[in-house]
Order: sequence, then C-alpha cells, then structure tokens
Amino acid sequence: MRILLYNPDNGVTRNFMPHLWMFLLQALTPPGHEVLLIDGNAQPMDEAQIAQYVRDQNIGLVGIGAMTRMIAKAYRIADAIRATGVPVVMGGPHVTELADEALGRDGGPRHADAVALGEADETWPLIVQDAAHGKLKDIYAPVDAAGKEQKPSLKNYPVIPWQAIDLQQFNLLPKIFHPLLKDIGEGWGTFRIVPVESGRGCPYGCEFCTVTGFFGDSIRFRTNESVVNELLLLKQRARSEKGQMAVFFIDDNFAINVKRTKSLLRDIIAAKAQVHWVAQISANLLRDEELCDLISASGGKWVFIGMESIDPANLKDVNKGFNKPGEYAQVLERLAKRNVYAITSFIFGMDNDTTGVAERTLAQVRTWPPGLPIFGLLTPLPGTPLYTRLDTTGRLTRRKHWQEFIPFAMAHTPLKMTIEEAHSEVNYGWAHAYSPEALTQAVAALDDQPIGYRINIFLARLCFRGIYFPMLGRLAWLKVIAENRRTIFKLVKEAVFGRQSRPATPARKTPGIVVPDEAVAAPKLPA
Ligand code: B12
Ligand code: SF4
Repeated sequence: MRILLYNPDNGVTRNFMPHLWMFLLQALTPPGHEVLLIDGNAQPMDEAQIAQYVRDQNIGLVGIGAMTRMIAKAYRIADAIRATGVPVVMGGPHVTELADEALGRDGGPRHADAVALGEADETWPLIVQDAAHGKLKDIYAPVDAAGKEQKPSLKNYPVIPWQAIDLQQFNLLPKIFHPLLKDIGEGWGTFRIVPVESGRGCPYGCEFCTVTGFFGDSIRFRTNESVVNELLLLKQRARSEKGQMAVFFIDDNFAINVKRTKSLLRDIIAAKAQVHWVAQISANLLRDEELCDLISASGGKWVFIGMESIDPANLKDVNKGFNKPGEYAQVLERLAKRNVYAITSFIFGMDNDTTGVAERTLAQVRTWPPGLPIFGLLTPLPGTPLYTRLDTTGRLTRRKHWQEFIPFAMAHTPLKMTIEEAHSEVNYGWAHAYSPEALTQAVAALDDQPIGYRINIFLARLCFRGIYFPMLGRLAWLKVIAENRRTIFKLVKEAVFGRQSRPATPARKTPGIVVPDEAVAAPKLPA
C-alpha cells in the first residue's frame, strides 16, 4: 500500500523545519508499504491539488497530523481526500483532545475515518495493518492489554534513516545557489534545520500548555547512544552533500533532568557529534554554570526560553511561578558569555496585563544581551486547564476558535484590557522589535562580533519577523529586502572588503529593539 503523510501549512510562514512525526511514523511503518511525505509549508497544495495527487499516486491511506491552529485546513484537506474514496487517519494534539469533532460525533461533519489518540508510536503499525485489510477502527488509543493508558518507552527509538530521506523540500537555501555555495568553507550548498527528540514529557503543568496532559508527567528519554548516532548520521549527510545541518532538539524542556542532559552533552562532545543546535529550556534550569558550559561546548547556539511575562502575578496565575523575572537578565548573561543566545517568548493578554505591557516588556528586554524576542497572545487550547477555567467562568468569546483560525487574535477577554488592546500590544511588540531601524541596531550592537555571526543574527531576525508579518512569496521578501537595504549593503560590503576601521569594543547594549520615539509606525494587525 502507498501511504501519504501530510502536514497542513500554517498559512503564515514557510517551513523552516520539517515536522518530526512524519519521519517517525515513516520509520515505524511495517515493511511492505511505501510512505510519501508532504509538508504543506514547503509544498503548498489546495484541496483540489491534494485530491488529484492522491489519485495520481494511487495512495491507499492518508495520515494527517495537525496542531490546533492548522486543524481547519487539515479538515478541509481530509474532506477532499475522503471524497476520492481514500481513508484518512488523523493524529496529533488537537484530535487527541477532540476526537469526537474529527469523527463527526459532536453533531458536525465527519472529517476522519480514524483517529490516533496521543502518542502513536505503538499504534501506527496496527493502523497501517488494519487499513491494508480495509478494517480501520474509529479510534486507536495507546493502551496495554488491560486497557490502561501506556506511554511508549523511548528506549528502543527507531533509527530515522536521514541518509536516505528526500529532504529537498526542506532546504532553506534556494537550489539555484547550490553550485555557488557548496564550495564555500565547509560547504553551504544546503542548509537544513532538522528536528530531533531526546526525550518526552514535562511535569510542570503550565496552565496554557498541552504538553503535560498529552505526553504525561512521566518523563522518558532515548539512550544517549541513540541520540549521538542520530547526530553523527546528520553530520555525515551534511558533509556528503556539501551543506550544513543544524538540529532543533524539540524536547519540551531539554534540561528537565539536568544530570541526564549533562551526560548526553558530554557524550555528544566525546563522540565529536557536535552540530549547531537549538533547544527549549526553562529559565530556572539555566542557573547551572556547568550545564551552560556543556551547552556551548556541544554546539548549542540558541535556547528558546518561555519567559511568558515579566510580571510574577501573571506567572502565578498560569501556574508558571517557577519563572522568576528577577533572574532573566542573569540567565541571559550567563548564556551570552558563552556566545549562546536566547529566543525569548512572551505572552500578552494575561489576566494581570494592562495597556503598555508591550513597552514595559521591551524596556526590560533592551537591558538584556541580544536575542530574538517573540510575542504571542494567551490562547486557550482545547484540553488545557486554561480552556476549562475560561470556559467554566464564561469568558470565552470564541469557544471553537480553531474553526475560523485567525493568527494573533484572542478567543477570550482578558481581565484588565479589551481584546483590541491586547491585539495592539502584540502588534507593538513585533513592530518595535523587528522594524528596519531595530534590525540596523541589532547588527550595530554586535559590532565586536565576527561578520559571519552578525550576518547570521540579521538573517535570523529577518526570518523571525515573518512569524508575525506575513512574508509568503517573493514580493513580500523583496519588500523586506528593500526596507533593510542599508543594513544589507553594510554587511555585504564588510563581508567582501573587510572591516575598514574597527571600533573599540562597545559595551554590549541590547540590539534590535527601538525605543518608541525612533520607531516606525506600527503596521496594522492582520484582519
Ligand atoms: C517543535 C514544535 C514546534 C515547531 C513546529 C515546527 C516543526 N517543524 O516541528 C515550532 C517551534 C515552529 C512551533 C511553533 C508553534 N507551536 Co509548537 N511545538 C513543537 C513541539 C515542542 C514538538 C513537536 C514534535 O515534533 N513533537 C514530537 C512528536 C514525535 O510528537 P507529535 O508531533 O505530537 O507526534 C506524535 C503524536 O502526536 C502522533 N501524531 C502526530 N501527528 C500524527 C498524524 C498521524 C496520521 C498519526 C497516526 C499520529 C500522529 O504520533 C506522533 C508520535 O507519537 C510541541 C510539543 C511536543 N512535545 O510535541 C509543540 C506544540 C505542538 N506546539 C504548540 C503550539 C501551540 C505552537 C504555536 C501555536 C505556539 C505559538 N503560540 O505561536 C506555534 C505555531 C507554529 C506555526 N506557525 O504553525 C502546541 C500545540 C497544541 C495544540 N493543541 O495545537 C504544542 C503541543 C506545545 C504546547 N505548548 O502545548 N512548535
Ligand atoms: S515548562 Fe514548557 S513544556 Fe513544561 S508545562 Fe510549562 S510550557 Fe509546557
């Protein structure tokens, strides 16, 4: 049987990284079947195109995975595929929480023939077998013989055959530049960011987060050996195609067990398996100096930190009181000293937020070492304690917000602001952190760093801008390039001719966030 695994596009950004579930299920598919992968973020397709593809390729089963924000698109695609007579199985966090919605048992239309609840590592082979015999069941749950929920162990994690997988759709560099770039340095013909998991689960139970409910509070790890071998395989692949490979450790909290993380990082160093990597780590775990040393020595370049708010009352409200805003600066300094920087994530629209929260947050961020700040709105995802709290207190304004997904739009009313005010705050954050002036400052503030590093930061900022300001299509990119032409010209000149006179190393100030009176007018929030 030919199986298609499909991930719907998010409609805002192109894919910077493929989704792990597709490769994992491909690796777990029993022999005798062929698995094709399409990530809609890299290969956008509408309903008619996907239906045609399924017919042309003689596909016998389609698997679709989606987060809540992509679920409406996922359902439309599923409907189009089912109309061709090919069965669809859906999985992932959204349908796990709302299986009845996907199966049409809530009074709405049916979108899936079957739903895989929770982690599907052990149920997927059974699903494939049942589909091959035309006997798909409605629901597949990860349970043991006694019907008790069973979380898969990661001790026998499958080998994902990275050396053989077609990754063309995930090259972040345009193909036409391959011949030109492949001979530069160690080779830059391709650049890919690949997701790797070293463990699952997070016991912290933040109120807005799906993870504790979905993966459980039992933490499970792969063996160090299996992770190290995967990194070696990725390095080998990058070398063989004269390109670069970076890794995103997608664990929810990569250092949740600090002892084990240190041991993994030591093994990576010992095996010379270092690649540049990024991981999510909560701020409280980054107090450990030795951990930070090992992060840097093992190739760690960026750490994603869910700071959420600079207001302890907000953090307490969402059960994230272990975050201590008073220590954020210290944590970031500790990383920056080792040339590791942070993607700092903030949520606006929390219950104690009032207007001006974006500027108050930026005022703090400006005092920190450079990083990539990102801003979102408190979103009640189905199945989370936050959803239940807002629903039971009658505060949801769009109970099924995912049915007409709007990026960066609230689905409930915050306590101390209006919805519109919360939207303006998030808009203010992005506009002031990613304006051309802000990007110029970001580059200037790193004047003491090598040119390659500054180009890197500039490109990262351009890409991150696209999380909020849609940058799909060439025209949008051309516009951004034109707006930032001065900084681009400066960097290119320096890369080609070298730096003319090196300024005395400036005291590091936080780049990239322009104070209000210098800032460009904030663009309008997308409707
Ligand atoms: C990596 C990641 C990202 C990446 C996504 C890109 C990528 N290429 O992976 C980035 C950093 C960009 C990202 C962004 C966001 N993310 Co995110 N992300 C994750 C993270 C940490 C890991 C995902 C992963 O690969 N997990 C490992 C794999 C193996 O697990 P899995 O995907 O769940 O797959 C298993 C099962 O679900 C199932 N399964 C999944 N799909 C399918 C399909 C079929 C057919 C079957 C049978 C089974 C199946 O089988 C798999 C194996 O067991 C998860 C948390 C987590 N631990 O999963 C959050 C998570 C998925 N993200 C989440 C959210 C909310 C977001 C954002 C909306 C955050 C924001 N406010 O901006 C954005 C939206 C991004 C966008 N523009 O679309 C939520 C989603 C909750 C929900 N109900 O939708 C999660 C669960 C985290 C959370 N805090 O709750 N994210
Ligand atoms: S620390 Fe992160 S992964 Fe863990 S529950 Fe909180 S938000 Fe979710």
